Amino acid sequence: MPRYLTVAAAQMGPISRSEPRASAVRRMIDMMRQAKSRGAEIVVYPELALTTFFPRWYFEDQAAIDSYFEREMPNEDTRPLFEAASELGIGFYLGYAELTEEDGRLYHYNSAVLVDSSGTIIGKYRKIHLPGHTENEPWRPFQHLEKRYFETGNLGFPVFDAFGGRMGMCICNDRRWPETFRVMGLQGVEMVMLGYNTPVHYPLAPEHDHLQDFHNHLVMQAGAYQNGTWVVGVAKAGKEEDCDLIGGTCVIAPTGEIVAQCQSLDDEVITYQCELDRCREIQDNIFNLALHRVPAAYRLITETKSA
Ligand code: ING
Repeated sequence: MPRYLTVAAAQMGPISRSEPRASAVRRMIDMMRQAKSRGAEIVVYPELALTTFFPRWYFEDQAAIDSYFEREMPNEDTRPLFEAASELGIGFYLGYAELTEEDGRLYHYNSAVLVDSSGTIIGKYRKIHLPGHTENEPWRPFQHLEKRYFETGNLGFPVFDAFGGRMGMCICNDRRWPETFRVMGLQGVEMVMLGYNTPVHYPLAPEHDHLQDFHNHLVMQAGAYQNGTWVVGVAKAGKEEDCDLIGGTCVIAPTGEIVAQCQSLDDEVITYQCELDRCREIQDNIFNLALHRVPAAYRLITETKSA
């Protein structure tokens, strides 16, 4: 009996700086209903899906920064999303900015939660690869201050038994690093869900701007194929506060083939019935990790940071 998991990718168009979280949540609930009507059992939302991508600005005032973070999850603004999930019987991945207190100290993470069809959080991930820079760089048309506003995730790359399979999560820049997918591949992951906010313009290498869509799919298709896993990549897309973000939301099979893709830069739902056992075609053969890997030859990867 094949193990099917029908997944929905809910791409979001721009969220303006003035748009309340409740408005973003309403948009997400609309897409959750669309997803459910097409038989989806889980819906994946973008990175930092509740607000505009605030790391594009330099803030001096910590209270201004913290206004983009969630202190609890769910909370007053997001509870309607959790309730809709429970009412509809559908799970979801939600990216958001997490402000948490541990041992009397505040921590700021770029996080995502995995929520089951009863509206219960069954997994959490905190972004490990933080791109951008720490200081204000006024020469840039926009900032990318994730290294300033977030701390490196401390939960590793966990894989959860859920939705009838092995479910993994990561966030945006994580998808560009092969280690991300391989650490989950070594846990037998069958579906990696991720959200992203990716500007078209990359100030340090503008000559690559026209390659952003290509690089986006390249890294996710490679991650899928090299680990024999489904990948669902979901964009916050469009011209958000005068910054063009790529779309390219898609579902990728373990063979690396894109099987469904958004066509717009707005709110758009795509769905695909993923047969989880198709992972075996790759994991048992070309990328049979037990048979073919030679960890003793890879020590440099974990022992050194760079050349
Ligand atoms: N955004 C971008 C990403 O990794 C970036 C940063 C843009 C890196 C373009 C390289 C090129 O997709 C986030 N939020 O990580």
